[in-house]
Amino acid sequence: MRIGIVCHPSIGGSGLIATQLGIGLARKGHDIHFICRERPFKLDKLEPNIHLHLVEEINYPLFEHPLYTFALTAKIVEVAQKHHLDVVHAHYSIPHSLCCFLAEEISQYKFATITTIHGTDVTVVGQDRPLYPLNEFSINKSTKVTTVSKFQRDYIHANFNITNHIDVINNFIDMDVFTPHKKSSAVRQTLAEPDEKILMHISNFREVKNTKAVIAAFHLVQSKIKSRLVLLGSGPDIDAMKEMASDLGIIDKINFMGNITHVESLLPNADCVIQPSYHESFSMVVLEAMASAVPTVSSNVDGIPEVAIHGETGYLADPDDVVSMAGFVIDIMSNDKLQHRMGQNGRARAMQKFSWDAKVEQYLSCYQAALLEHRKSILTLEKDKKSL
Ligand code: GMT
Repeated sequence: MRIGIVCHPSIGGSGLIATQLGIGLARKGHDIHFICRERPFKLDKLEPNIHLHLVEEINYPLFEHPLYTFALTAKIVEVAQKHHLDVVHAHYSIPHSLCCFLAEEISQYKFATITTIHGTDVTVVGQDRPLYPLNEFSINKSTKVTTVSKFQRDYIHANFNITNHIDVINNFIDMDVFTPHKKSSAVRQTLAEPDEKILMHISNFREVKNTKAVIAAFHLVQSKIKSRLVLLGSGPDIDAMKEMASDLGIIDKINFMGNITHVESLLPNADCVIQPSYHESFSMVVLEAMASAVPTVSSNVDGIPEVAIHGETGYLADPDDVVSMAGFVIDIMSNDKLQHRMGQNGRARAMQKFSWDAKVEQYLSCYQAALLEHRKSILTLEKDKKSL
């Protein structure tokens, strides 16, 4: 198949899944065309059947902002016509789903469209009043719609008037990239003292990630266990976190690492990962930790309980219950056997439920069904035209 993939290239779960999917499909012999503003952060190298089409900004003195949505639509039309794409897959509905719909309407060469809803595209950004009808319209116009957890599917049905069937295809992971084998004493040494335990948090440091709870929980943890907090990523909450850590007198026990594109080299060195998010359709970070055999302490919201299992792969708690979360981290960090068992359970679960190959196959079946449906609807349209 000739497949177009549209995604946000910046660090984040939706871009990561889109990229992994494209690479997986290419390995199965399909022709993959990424259509993005920049090279996706995890697309390290292009194979002969992986192509990257960059969306050029439209800048003109009349426009105060570059017209990304128009530029992307135009690029999808160009790539679809030139490379005869069978399907175009939009990751993150805003604005990608609408751009795909418009491109298909405009293009001489017809293709099926798939939208994968990743989370904040319907929970936070997508609920924005002016955007809401555009989002709902474009999701309904997609030939097929998928999302990443059962929670997210139910949420969409409860909050949007969606007439399409929504397939749940869980996110997935490359178990060879995220692996405990990458644990390295040389790398660990750069993060913490040998007698310090490492608590890690990875995010884009936004309100939804409940970053204050990370500092508050660590404050309690470090009073009981010699430890260090390692923060991977960056975002608008970083300054407030620094201020809070200074006020609590723990700033020198925290490493602010900034954006890291290859978290897989640092993550296996953590003793525990903490993710207290208020919303999380799935949580790739929790899955990455599990694959790396690192126990997680996370909130119990949204799709997280479909990924991590309380008492097995780590612990889950209410996002505002900092005392319980800190207690769980302390339990894990003070009991090597428990830490090891939970880490192994996490890796086994990641392997069994969220392995790459099965999910790539699921997406392929979805594309094939979309293609059939799309061809049928074109035939019906042509028949209707003739009979007029
Ligand atoms: O969490 C974010 O703010 C980023 C967002 C994204 O687009 O990368 O993450 C969402 O999609 C990921 C991949 O499907 C999920 O693992 C995250 O849970 C989801 N984030 C939220 O729902 C808040």
